[in-house]
This record gives sequence, C-alpha cells and structure tokens, in this order.
Amino acid sequence: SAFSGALFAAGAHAGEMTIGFSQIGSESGWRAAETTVSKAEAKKRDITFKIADAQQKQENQIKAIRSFIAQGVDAIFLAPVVSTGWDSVLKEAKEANIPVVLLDRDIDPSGKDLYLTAVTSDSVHEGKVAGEWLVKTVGTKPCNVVELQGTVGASVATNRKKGFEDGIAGHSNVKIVRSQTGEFTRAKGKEVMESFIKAEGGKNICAVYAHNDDMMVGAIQAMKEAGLKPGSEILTVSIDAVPDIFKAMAAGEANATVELTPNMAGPAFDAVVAFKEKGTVPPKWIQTESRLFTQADKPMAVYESKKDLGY
Ligand code: GYE
Repeated sequence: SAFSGALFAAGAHAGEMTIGFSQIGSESGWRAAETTVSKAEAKKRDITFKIADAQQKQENQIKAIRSFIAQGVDAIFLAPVVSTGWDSVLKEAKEANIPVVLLDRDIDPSGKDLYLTAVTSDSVHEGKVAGEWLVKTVGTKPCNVVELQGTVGASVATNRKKGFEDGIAGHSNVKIVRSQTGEFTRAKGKEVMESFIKAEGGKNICAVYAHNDDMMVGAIQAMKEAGLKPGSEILTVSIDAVPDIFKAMAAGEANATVELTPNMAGPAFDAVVAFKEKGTVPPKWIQTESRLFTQADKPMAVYESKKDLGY
C-alpha cells in the first residue's frame, strides 16, 4: 500500500527529529561533497543526523539500516550502492513505520512501495546528453570511444551506459570499442585507461566517456603519461561537474561534463519534514537538474565557485 502520512503524524518537528543516513563511502569527490552538504543541510534544520559509511559494501548498508531501525530514528536516507537486494530490509523499515528516502541512486522496481521518495537525477538523460555532445562535436568523423563505467550493479552505471548508447544511436561513425568498470575512483580510472591505451594504441582512441569526473581525472593522467593530449587529440566527456574537471577544462585537458548537484539531502529533509508534520506525501521522484558544461562556459570561474563547497 502507499505511504500514509497519518501513520506518522506524531507531530514531530524538524528540530526534534533524528535521521540516519546509510552512505556508500567516499569513492569520488562528488560523494564527499554530498556527505558534507548533507551534514550542513541537517544542521540548518536542526535535525540530528547520523551517517554510517558503508565502505562500498551493501552488507554494511543493510546492517546500518537495521541499526537505525533498532534506534527508532524518524527517517532513514539510503544511497543504495547497487540496485538489487533491498526488499527485505526495506520491508523491516516499513513495518517499523520508518520512512526511507533514496538519495542519488535507485533500487529495482520491486521495491517501489518500500520507500517514500527518491531524490536523484535522471541518469539515463545524463548519459544521453554526454553521447549527444560527442556526436555533435565529432560530426561525420569516425570516432572510437572507450568507456569507463561506474560501480557494477549501481543504477547510475547501468543508466549512464544506456543513456550514452541512446545518445550515439544512429551515428555509426561513433563506436564504443572498449568498456570496463573504473569503480567511480580516480585510481581505477587511471589504471583502466592505461590498459585501454595499451590494448588500442593511443592513436586509435578518439574519445573517452567516463561515468564520473573522478575516473576521468585519472584517465587524463594516464593519457598524459602516455604522451597523448586529452582535450585535443582525445576528447573527454564525463559526469558530476566536480571542481577538478573544471580545472582540467580550463587547461584544455578535458572537454565536457554534466553537472549533478551534491545537495540531494536538502530536498529529502524537506520532504520528510512535510510528511511527518503535515502528512504531505511527496512525489515518488524528486528529480534534480542536469546541465552540460564545456570549455566555452568559463571553466575557471566555475572552478572558483565550486572549490569550497565540500568536494
Ligand atoms: O556520480 C559518482 C558517485 O550515485 C550519482 O556516485 C552518484 C554517483 C556519482 O560516486 O561520482
């Protein structure tokens, strides 16, 4: 059944609320910023906020959720590392009348009735924007693309792959020639890019598509060490809009990124407070914006505006 506000209408006010957040870890600059911004948003609302770092492991997230349930928190935020395997623990939360809000990643449709709302971007759209930018930029020129995927099984990795494939569909000159996970980290992005360069020969690679900027920052390093020129000889497009990718764009070593706000918690807190105080049931999906940035968008100014925001 759908969530009923009345069930929770205990008259809780933001200042009296305790919310637990099962966070994935700190694989990327974007993730670190999300954690920082979430704390600041909780503080603004005088909410007691408990963060559990799962270090990339779903089993740790399940344990954290069970512990939040045992503590009787008012709500639980979950950034699900992978999309499957949540139904039983989310049923436990629901039976305890504790609303769950998904942050930044989705779970499989079987869990739809088990959470209150999800605050995420449209990650298929992000991939599509990246693919369409590349198609537009290369024109009719043949272009071999190598792809650095995010965490295997994460909704955002599946969706960003699909979206990019949609974006290049119908343009047979643009082809993905290699695709592998770089686990959303700089170190792995660099390592996998080194293996792509070895396997393909640098000159056969026309563009790199990375599911996040951190992997691209690692890939840029790998290209430079191999004597290649990212941003000119090899095009780059990635996702997140972290400060360091703007630095690379300003230096002419990266081409494009799709922005993702690290403030997923702000709208999530507002939804939970309205739900608890007034029984207002939020929409099932609270969608954040996606905007493309290129070298034409004053990357150094964007870098300056973002660099102190917790990345
Ligand atoms: O893009 C990436 C991260 O789930 C939207 O996870 C998030 C992604 C983000 O670590 O950098």
